[in-house]
Amino acid sequence: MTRVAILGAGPSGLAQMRAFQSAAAKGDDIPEIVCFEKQDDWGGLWNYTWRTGVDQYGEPVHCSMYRYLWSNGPKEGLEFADYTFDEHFGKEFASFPPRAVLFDYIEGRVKKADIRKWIRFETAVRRVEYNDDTGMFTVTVQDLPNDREYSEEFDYVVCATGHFSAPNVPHFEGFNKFGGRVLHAHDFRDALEFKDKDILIIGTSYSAEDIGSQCWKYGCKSVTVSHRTAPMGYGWPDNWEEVPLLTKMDEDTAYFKDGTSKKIDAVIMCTGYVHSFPFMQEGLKLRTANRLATADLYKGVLWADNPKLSYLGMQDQWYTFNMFDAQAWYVRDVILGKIDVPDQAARDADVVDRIAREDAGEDDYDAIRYQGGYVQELIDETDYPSFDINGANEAFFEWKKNKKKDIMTFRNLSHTSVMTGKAAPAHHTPWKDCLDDSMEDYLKA
Ligand code: FAD
Ligand code: NA7
Repeated sequence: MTRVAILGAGPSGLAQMRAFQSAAAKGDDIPEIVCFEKQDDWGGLWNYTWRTGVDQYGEPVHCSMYRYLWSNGPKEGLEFADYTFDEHFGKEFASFPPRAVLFDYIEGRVKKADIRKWIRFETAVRRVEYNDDTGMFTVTVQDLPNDREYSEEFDYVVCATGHFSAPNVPHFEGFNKFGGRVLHAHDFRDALEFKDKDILIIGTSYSAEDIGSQCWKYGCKSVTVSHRTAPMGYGWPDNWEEVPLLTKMDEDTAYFKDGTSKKIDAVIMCTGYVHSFPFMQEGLKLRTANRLATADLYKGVLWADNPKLSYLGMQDQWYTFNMFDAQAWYVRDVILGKIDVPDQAARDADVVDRIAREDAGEDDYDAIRYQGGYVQELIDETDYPSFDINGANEAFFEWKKNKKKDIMTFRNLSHTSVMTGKAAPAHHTPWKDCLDDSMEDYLKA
């Protein structure tokens, strides 16, 4: 029997399992599926842990999420087309739910699909190798609680181990002397740690914006954000400033490129993540920048040199859960032989073309259209329920405009589901005053 290994049970790996289960439910013969997940539960980054550094087995902690995290984009942009919020919660609610609500939603679909039996939890992938003679992959894993390593053979491998977990950590002169805490966003857990503190954030993307906003909301004294390329340029609160790149630090002061300086209690590096696949054999290892058109993946998913290997969710993300679905349904149909894969030259040309088309875009609006178009392209090739991508793009455009208007209130505003056509109600409390991030509090009327 054909065997498929799925590496990771985050939203992407779960999408792959749901894709196979939905084919089986329609009467297709599906391969044997084995998913290896190093954590003790599913949900990927959405599976919160207080731990940082290494876990109880000495494995790098995967979680990059933190307490009080609310969705940074509207839930209407990430909704599953085959399992709506309405279906899961049975009620309408506001557009930017906290992590626990989204975890529950992710879990609801896969509980219904009954795919947990395919997952070997607390099992870390150690090595993936391809054998040209047999045409099979050998996947070597570590059963963590029993400290037992073993290998199995697979016809296909789907790598869904995420790419926002291994931090990119630059060094700045004087960090060794600085008396306060220096940490990367990956290890940030609770904004209350920085209450009454003057914090310095390095970086200007989502982590910088959101971690700074969390610290502001939970009472830090000031936020200073240092940029390498350009400031974010939102209308920040009075105790928030944007400054050029950090040049050096001493015991308690940060010095910036424009000659200014500021006393600082803690530095949070929001400097992004690296794609890291230490278990992949050379020749199968994806090396790419965090961008919409990844290197070396035909259709953004199949490893161009060997399309029996695929990578899900490796793009920078406007679209998330429904894009992972579009990819998973596509990969499923390749594995089931319903979609033909062209020869290597055509696969390589596809990669080049995608990169050129992304590079031709001029701004974030083009980037959203580009990724929306990509999702559309994939779902057109499978039976994943089609949905109004233009409508979803519009929701992202509206969200961007709301952020521009007021970065501290965009989460109070509502969007309309392109799956159900229903508009979300306003939340009962403005985001900045809502300190309880539990599911119960968010869903209460
Ligand atoms: P992940 O969620 O990273 O899951 C990968 C899984 O693979 C994990 O369970 C991990 O344990 C497992 N794994 C890794 N290595 C191994 C190994 N060697 N062996 C076995 N298992 C392994 N998206 C949104 O839509 N909305 C948001 O508001 C949002 N906020 C975010 C906030 C933060 C701080 C971050 C970092 C990301 C955020 N995202 C958000 C984007 C996020 O990437 C996706 O929502 C989603 O979690 C990606 O799913 P994934 O399955 O591809 O990867
Ligand atoms: P991103 O989006 O990859 O952004 C990384 C940021 O870090 C970006 O602003 C970079 O600046 C900056 N960066 C990277 N290296 C450096 C150095 N050496 N010096 C200064 N600044 C640097 O990562 P995020 O963590 O914000 O977001 C990742 C996901 O997490 C995202 O999907 C969210 O949903 C949550 P640049 O513009 O390149 O100069």
